[in-house]
Amino acid sequence: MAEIDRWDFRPGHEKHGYWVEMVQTWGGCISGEGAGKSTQIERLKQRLGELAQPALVTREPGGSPHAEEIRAFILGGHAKHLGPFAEALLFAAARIDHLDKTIVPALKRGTHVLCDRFADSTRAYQGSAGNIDKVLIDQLERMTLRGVKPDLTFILDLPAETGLARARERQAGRGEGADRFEGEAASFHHSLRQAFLSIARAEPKRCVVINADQEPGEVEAAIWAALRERLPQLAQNRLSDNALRPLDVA
Ligand code: Z5A
Repeated sequence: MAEIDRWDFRPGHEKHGYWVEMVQTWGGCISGEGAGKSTQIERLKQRLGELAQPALVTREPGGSPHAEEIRAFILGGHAKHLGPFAEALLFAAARIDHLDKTIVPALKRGTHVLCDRFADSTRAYQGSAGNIDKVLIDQLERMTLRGVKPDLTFILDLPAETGLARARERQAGRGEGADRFEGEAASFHHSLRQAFLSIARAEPKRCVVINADQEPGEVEAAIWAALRERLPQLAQNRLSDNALRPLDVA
C-alpha cells in the first residue's frame, strides 16, 4: 500500500508535470528501429527548455537503475526462451520501478516527463505480436500502472524500408548487431504496426499518429503543433483536478 500512496495524485499528492510518451511503428515487415523517437524526444525537451519548462527524458525498458538491469537482461535475449508472457511480466516489473523511482517523483515536482516507449509497447510487442490474450495484458497493465498513464502519446509512423535503412546505418556506425526484438520475423513486425495503429484508434484523445517519413525538422514541427493543439485540453483536465496551471506556449 505504501507504493500506491506514493502514486496517489489526489489533492495533496498532485501531479504537476505533463507526461508525454513517444513510440514508433512502421509500415511493412522489417526492423522497428530508426523512427526517430530519441531524436524527437531531445528536440521536444529543448523546445520546452526554451520556454523554461523543465523536462526529464527517460525510456523503457529502463529509466531507473533496477529497470535498466532488467532491460539488459531482456534485450540481451536472456528471457526469450521463457516466452512472451514471462517477458511481459519482466517489462511490467521494470515499469513498476521506473514509475516509482523516476516518473512519478518527476511529475510531482513539476517536471514534464518525455518517455521513450511505455506500456503501449507491451500491448503491441508481447500482446498483439506475441499473441498473448488481450484480457491478460489489460489486467497486467492495470496492476502495473494503478491508474497512472501518459497524458499524450506520439506514435511515429514510418515505412519499413526507411526505418531499416536508418537502423542499418546506425548499427554500422556503432559496430552493433540486432537486439532481441530486431531479430524477429517479418510477420511479427507487421503485426506491431497494426497494434500501435489500433491503440491510436481506440484512444484518440491520448494518441497522435505522426508521419515520421519526413525530414527531422518536419517531424519536430508536427509533434510541436500537435502538442500545442492539445494543451488546452490537457490543462483543462489538470485544472479540473485542481492540480496544474496551464503551460503557455502561445
Ligand atoms: N519493448 C517491448 O517488447 N515491450 C515493452 O514493453 C517495451 C519495449 C517498453 C527497446 O529497444 C525494445 O524493447 C524495442 C521494443 C521492446 N525493440 N525493438 N525493436 P531500444 O530501446 O533499444 O530501441 P527502440 O525503442 O527500438 O528505438 P531506437 O532503436 O532507439 O530508435 P529511435 O529512438 O526510434 O530512433 P533514433 O535513435 O532517434 O533515430 C535512429 C536513426 O535515424 C539515427 O541515426 C537518426 O539520426 C536517424 N533519424 C532520426 N530521424 C530521422 C529522420 N526524420 N530522417 C532521417 N534520419 C532520421
